[in-house]
Amino acid sequence: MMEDILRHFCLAGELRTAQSWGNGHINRTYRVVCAGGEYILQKINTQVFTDVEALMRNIHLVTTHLRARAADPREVLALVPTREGKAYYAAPDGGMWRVYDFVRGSKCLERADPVSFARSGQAFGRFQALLNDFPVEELRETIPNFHHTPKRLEALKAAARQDSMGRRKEVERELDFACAREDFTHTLLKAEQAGALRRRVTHNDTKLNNVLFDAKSDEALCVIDLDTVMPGFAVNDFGDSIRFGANTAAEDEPDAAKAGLDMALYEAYLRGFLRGCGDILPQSEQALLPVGAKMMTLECGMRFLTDYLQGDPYFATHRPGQNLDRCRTQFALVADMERKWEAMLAAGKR
Ligand code: ADP
Ligand code: GN1
Ligand code: MG
Repeated sequence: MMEDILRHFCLAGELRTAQSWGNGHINRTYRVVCAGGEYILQKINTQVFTDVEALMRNIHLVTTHLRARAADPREVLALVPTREGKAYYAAPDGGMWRVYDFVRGSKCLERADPVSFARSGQAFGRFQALLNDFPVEELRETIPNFHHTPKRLEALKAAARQDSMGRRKEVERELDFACAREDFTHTLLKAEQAGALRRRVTHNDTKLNNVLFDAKSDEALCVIDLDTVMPGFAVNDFGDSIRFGANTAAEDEPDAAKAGLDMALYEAYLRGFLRGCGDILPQSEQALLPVGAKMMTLECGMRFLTDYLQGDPYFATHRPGQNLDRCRTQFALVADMERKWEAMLAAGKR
C-alpha cells in the first residue's frame, strides 16, 4: 500500500492523492499530494540500479553542490528524508523508495520548439558548468560503462546470438545497420586517448523530459533524473538531447520514415548548450559535438534493439514492438545525420 511507504517519509500533513506520473522509462514515479505539500515518490528500479546506497549518495552530493550555487530553490531537486533521516526507504519486500519535493509551478515537455529547446540546452550546459569544480572521484559509477558504445554493440551482438525470444529474424536489417558502424563506435574513446576530450561530471540522460520548465515564464528551471550523474563526456550529454529533442518524430513513432534531424532544433540546442557551458568546453570538444549526437542516437538505438531481442526487460514498454519502433526511429535519425553531416559541422563553426 502506498500509505505504508509514505508514512516512512517526513511529509507535511495527511495524504490526499497519489497518481502515476510522467513518461520515464526506468523508475516508477507517482505524484503525491498531501495537505501541506506536493511530492514525487519513486520506486527505484533495482534491476537497473543495483547499488541504491551509492546511487543516493551521488544524488545527495550533487544536489548539495548545486544548491549552494542556485538562485532559486526550485532550480535543484530536493530530497525529502525518511523519518530515520535517510535519503531512501528500503521496504521489507526489497522495494527501494525515495521522495523529492514536487517542483511547484513547473511543467515537463515531450516536444519543444526551438526557443524552449535552446533553454533546455542552456540548463544542461549550465548543469555541467556548475559541476565543473565538483570532485569527480567522489562519484560512484551507478551503471558501469553506461555510454561505452563499443560495449553496447558487443551486448547487442550477444543478444542476437542468443536470440532468446526468436525475434532475430525480424531485425537482420537493423543488426547490419549497427554492425556497419562498428568503427564509428570507437571515435570518442580514441579522441579521449588522443587528449581531445576528457571525462567530466556529466548527467548522461539529458532527454527533454529530464528538465522541468517554469509553467509561467517558460524558462528552463530544474534538471532532474540525476540517477546517472557520473563521469562522462560532455559531447554525449549534448548528443542525448539532440537524439530525443531534435528528432522530427517521437522516440517510439511506428513509422520510422517520419524520423529525421530538424536542423533548426539542432542549431537552437547547440547555441543554448554552449551558452550554458560558458568557457568550460575547449575547441577540441566543441568540434566533437556532432559525433556525440550521432553516437548517442546510434547507441540508444542499439540498446532498444538489444532490449527487444531479450524480451523487453529493461525499458518500460506499453505495447508490443515498442522497443523495435524506438530502435528504428533512432537508426533513421542516424542515417539522416549522416546525410546532414556537413551542415552539422558547419553549425558549430558559425
Ligand atoms: P525515470 O528515470 O523513470 O525517467 P524521472 O526521475 O525522470 O524518472 O521522473 C519521471 C518523470 O516524473 C519526469 O520526466 C517528470 O515529468 C516527473 N518528475 C520527476 N521528478 C519531478 C519533480 N521533482 N517535480 C515534478 N516532476 C517531476
Ligand atoms: C531512459 O530514465 P529515462 O526514461 O529518462 C534511459 C536512458 C535512455 C532513455 C531513452 C538509466 O531514460 O539512458 O537514453 O531511457 N535511462 C537509463 O528514452 O537507462
Ligand atoms: Mg527521466
